Amino acid sequence: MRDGKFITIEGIEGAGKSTAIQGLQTLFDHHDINYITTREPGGTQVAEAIRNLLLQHHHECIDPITELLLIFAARRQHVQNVIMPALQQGTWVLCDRFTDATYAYQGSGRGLPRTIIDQLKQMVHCMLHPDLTLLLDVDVATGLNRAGKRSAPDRIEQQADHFFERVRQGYLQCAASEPDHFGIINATESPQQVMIQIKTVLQPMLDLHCA
Ligand code: Z5A
Repeated sequence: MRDGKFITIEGIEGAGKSTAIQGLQTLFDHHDINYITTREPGGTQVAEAIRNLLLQHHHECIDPITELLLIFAARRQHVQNVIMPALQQGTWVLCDRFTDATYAYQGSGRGLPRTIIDQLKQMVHCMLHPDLTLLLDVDVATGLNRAGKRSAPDRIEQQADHFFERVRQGYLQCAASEPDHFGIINATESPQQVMIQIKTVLQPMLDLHCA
């Protein structure tokens, strides 16, 4: 049983997730919504340590299944210790990435079978599903160009462009399979236009909150 709304933001590198989250915080403040913002991998002390392990460069290659297990280990900590307690108190949770990222990056990007991800999802958060996922869709060249201007690539960001093309297509497949849960945002537009699209998608949820 939970009262808070669980909203996730997805997209490839440089899609503008962090920028959109700042806009959403302003919007939620305006509507007097109690919320937390958090991220994956991460969101707890242990999960953030796993995030560092995942993103750092190592002398040893991380096997794709090892990567997948680390992501779900971090997710379990996050779900149990942060997301579920907040939702049960009626607090909205705004999360930068969740399991759709795993289908996109480890499934479509790395080529791991969807059935393995389904099984781990069942084990880690069978009762928890986002109320809304905002997919910031941008072409790979634009996303990587934006992200590249900011900092040196981490272990996952250093993948070739065709990896991110598969990730983008993976996200679009997730959205197509669950159209009621996804809002696809054209993230090639300006930050202001992106926020207008996001507000339009969120409006029914905001109206219910205010009713
Ligand atoms: N990962 C995974 O593999 N499997 C999983 O299950 C999960 C994650 C959960 C960490 O993610 C990595 O974990 C990620 C996937 C993997 N790795 N990769 N690669 P992250 O979300 O923490 O890191 P990120 O994807 O690298 O986020 P990002 O690069 O920070 O992107 P962003 O938040 O979407 O973009 P931004 O910081 O808002 O914007 C980037 C720049 O573009 C910045 O200068 C902005 O000012 C600019 N910007 C933003 N929006 C616009 C618009 N609309 N127009 C023009 N410029 C813009």
